[in-house]
Amino acid sequence: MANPIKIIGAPLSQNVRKPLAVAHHLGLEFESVMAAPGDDTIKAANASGRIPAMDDNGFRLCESNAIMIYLAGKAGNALYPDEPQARALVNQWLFWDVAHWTPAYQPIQFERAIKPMLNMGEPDEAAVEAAMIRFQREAGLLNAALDGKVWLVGDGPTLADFAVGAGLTYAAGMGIRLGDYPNINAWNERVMALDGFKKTAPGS
Ligand SMILES: N[C@@H](CCC(=O)N[C@@H](CS)C(=O)NCC(=O)O)C(=O)O
Repeated sequence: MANPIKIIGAPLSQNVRKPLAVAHHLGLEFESVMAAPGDDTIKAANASGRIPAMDDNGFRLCESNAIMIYLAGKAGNALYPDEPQARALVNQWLFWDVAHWTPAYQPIQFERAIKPMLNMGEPDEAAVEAAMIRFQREAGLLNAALDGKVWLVGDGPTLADFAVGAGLTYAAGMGIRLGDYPNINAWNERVMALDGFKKTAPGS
């Protein structure tokens, strides 16, 4: 008999939150396995030592967005449309997330949210200031793309919303005023109200 899929990594990480939230949303049977970056549990599943990783009965996968796609496929692609153009648009957001969005918010998240959480010293505000310029550009694009829309692609939530939305997990701690981006603000409330996000909120 097959064992539940293991999603490996510290749930406090927004990258780990992505597949956890998707697994909850899809009602998949899974096990959340705690592992910090670089420790032996994660290295056994992902040579890079980065979290998250997944182990489905010996099939190992890393990269949060690739794991989400795999999970969606297992559950019949409810969050990953089969129609080619809709899927292409979801993919566009998944690539944007990795190439532009995550690199824009992550330095701010690290300095202002992660460092205090892990007692790693004072935030480097010069680094935050530099990162803010990049963040504002990407957030401006996201805000414009959400104009008149409820979800990023189509009429319901997709992996695009899970990938991009997870990036705002620590928005308040990062000192990001979402009110400056009204469309992001309204969409973020919808994303965070999804069951998968409620069940994976830090501290839940
Ligand atoms: N692109 C990867 C990024 C994974 C990643 O960098 N995870 C962080 C934690 S959020 C990590 O493990 N950092 C430790 C390291 O880079 O060695 C993904 O989406 O899964």
